[in-house]
Amino acid sequence: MSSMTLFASPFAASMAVHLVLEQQARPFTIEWLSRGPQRQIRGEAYAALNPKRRVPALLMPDGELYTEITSILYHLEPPSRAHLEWLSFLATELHQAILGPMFDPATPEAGRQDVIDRLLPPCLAVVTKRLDDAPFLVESATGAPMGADAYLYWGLMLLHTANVDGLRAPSLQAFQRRISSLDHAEQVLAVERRQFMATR
Ligand SMILES: N[C@@H](CCC(=O)N[C@@H](CS)C(=O)NCC(=O)O)C(=O)O
Repeated sequence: MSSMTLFASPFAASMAVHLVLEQQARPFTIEWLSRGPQRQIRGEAYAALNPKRRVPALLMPDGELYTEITSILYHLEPPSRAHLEWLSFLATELHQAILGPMFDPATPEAGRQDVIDRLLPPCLAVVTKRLDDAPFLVESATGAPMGADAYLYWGLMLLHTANVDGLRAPSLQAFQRRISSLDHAEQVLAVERRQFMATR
């Protein structure tokens, strides 16, 4: 089987796709890209390939480029309505509505604080409630985490770097530990960290 290419930036949302590819032991290489102003990836070569200038993007062996994290993660797993539902929730409610403005240095401080105080708690309450009842967001046939779990894992990891409440819920902490302890996750974190340090 020929290899896929993941276009990624260290510790960006592309890490969720990195986790899934590694967990599934798919053959892939990573093309690391650097982030630029206006929340757009730098470089004209990448812009020509993916005019959205965002990561992740996944170049398939047949030459087709998949973009949009929801679509990529959905297509890497067996079709499941519940999976698509969680992916959509995470992409729209957590990633774009909360993490995007929170970690954009151009967001005014009042806007950032409003996101933390008003939008983050109900969003965290939804995932916490689910994880109070289940080890992962989506029940897979094998019991292993799915793409939505990798996506949430990344989102929570990012939130831990900011001083926000709501992350101490036992089920959230257990979820993070459950994924962190998996061999493939340790390996992905080491690779992302090495790339992050190399490009600082
Ligand atoms: N609509 C895209 C958005 C993905 C996205 O927000 N990616 C961020 C990284 S987390 C990005 O590429 N930002 C470019 C930058 O900051 O330079 C998707 O859902 O995949």
